[in-house]
Amino acid sequence: MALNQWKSRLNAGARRSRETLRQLAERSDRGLRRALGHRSCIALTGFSGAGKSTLLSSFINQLLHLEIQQANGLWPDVQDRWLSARLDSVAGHTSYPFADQMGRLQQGVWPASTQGLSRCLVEVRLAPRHRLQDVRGRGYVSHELEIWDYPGEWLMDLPLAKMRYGQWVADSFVNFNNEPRNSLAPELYQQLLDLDPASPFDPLEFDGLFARYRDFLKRCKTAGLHIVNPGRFVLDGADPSEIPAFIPLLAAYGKSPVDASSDSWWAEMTRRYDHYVSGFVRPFLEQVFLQVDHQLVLVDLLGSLSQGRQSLEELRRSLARVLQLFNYGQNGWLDKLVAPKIEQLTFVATKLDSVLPSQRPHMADLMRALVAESVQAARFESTHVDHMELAAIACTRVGQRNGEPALLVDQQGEPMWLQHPTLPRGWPNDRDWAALADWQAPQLQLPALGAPLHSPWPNIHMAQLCQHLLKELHA
Ligand SMILES: Nc1nc2c(ncn2[C@@H]2O[C@H](COP(=O)(O)OP(=O)(O)O)[C@@H](O)[C@H]2O)c(=O)[nH]1
Ligand SMILES: [Mg+2]
Repeated sequence: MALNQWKSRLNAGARRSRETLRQLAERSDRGLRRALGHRSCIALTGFSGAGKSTLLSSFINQLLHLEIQQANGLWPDVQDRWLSARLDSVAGHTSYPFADQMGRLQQGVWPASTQGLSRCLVEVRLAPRHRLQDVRGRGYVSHELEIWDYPGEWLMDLPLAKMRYGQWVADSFVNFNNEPRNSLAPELYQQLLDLDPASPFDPLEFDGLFARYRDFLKRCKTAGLHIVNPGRFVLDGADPSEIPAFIPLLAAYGKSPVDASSDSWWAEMTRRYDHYVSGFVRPFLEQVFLQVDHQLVLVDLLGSLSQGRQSLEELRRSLARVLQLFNYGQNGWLDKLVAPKIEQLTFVATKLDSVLPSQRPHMADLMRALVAESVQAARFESTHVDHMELAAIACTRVGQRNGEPALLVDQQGEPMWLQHPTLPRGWPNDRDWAALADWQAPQLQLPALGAPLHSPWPNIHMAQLCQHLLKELHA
């Protein structure tokens, strides 16, 4: 090997060691703060469109401008002691673009779809309750919330971390065989079935098939389906040249592992799949989710209800598949220091402003039915589970129509009454689905939002969320 190659290998090795040391230092710092009760790490979990970015912006806004945003909303114990909150970045990581998002929202534009992982740190300071709380005499006690935002598509991919290529093909086969997927791409389905996995790999044929497969995944996403793997193929901002491309060789269903030579389709797709899982899926699962102690799972129930039976059923299955990967339970101080489990799981139904006040309890019942399986598993490990329904930014106002509370919304400057069919109480039956047929969940226009330092932003139950996430401050 030439001298230059050795040099560059050594340099790369040194870079990797420095990075590992940096990650270790960061982990132990976070672990120590967590063990002392000074920091919580929160993952906003939810599929694309669930409302994660909007919620995060609204949440930070609530904390930074608390006196204005929650004039009467703060819980009494903390109200008298509140000093201030500050937004910070997490050293060495991409920061959540809070200022940009706030600017967009004020201009009436919803957040752009999230393309990568970003983090933020909100430090909250309170006057100490008694002297013992403030042994260093700083005049305050502080608590930090570290929060991550990332594309929902990354979440959809997590189950791949536990699947070999052959298992993923079997999973794709079963899904592809059912409606509505089958009618979304009947020709592609047949082509994938006709392709012999043991035949020699042909890059040109692959390019054509891959383009059709990617297009099919995008159509699945538009149809409201929640098992769309690999999720990174449907992200607009993803650079295709950086992501290993592969397709499911459906003909291998029931025959895997296929006995095939190293130049076969099977061998090539297996290599690329393994590369995708080890390079993208597992690092995300390990680096991010194994450091979290509170998981907020956001769900756009209305969106799924209006997209029909398959969408809701797939949302239920997909959530259960993802949530079972996490490590639930209570932490001793040593766990907090090195490898915390998720102690708190909170399910949040978003966009509550689109639901008639009389039917808001229906959302709560439906949410409980949707996640019942995951709740049982988490509670078994003694994780605390809570449910909430909220609107990060309320786009509707409650008015009176024919003597009943009704929803008013501004669309293109005109006030309009917002209506929707009766929402099911619990898991929908055939009658509920018939009532929901032909209904589209509304995409509401943002209300006029003033400068956060001067005017409160309309929302539903954001104060309760702040209180819930800052539970440690009661201690
Ligand atoms: N009515 C209403 N719509 C919302 C709210 N939050 C989000 N949305 C809608 O949901 C879309 C997706 O929200 P976003 O926060 O980008 O979701 P993410 O993909 O999970 O980050 C937005 O473009 C809005 O149309 C809310 O509080 N109320
Ligand atoms: Mg987002």
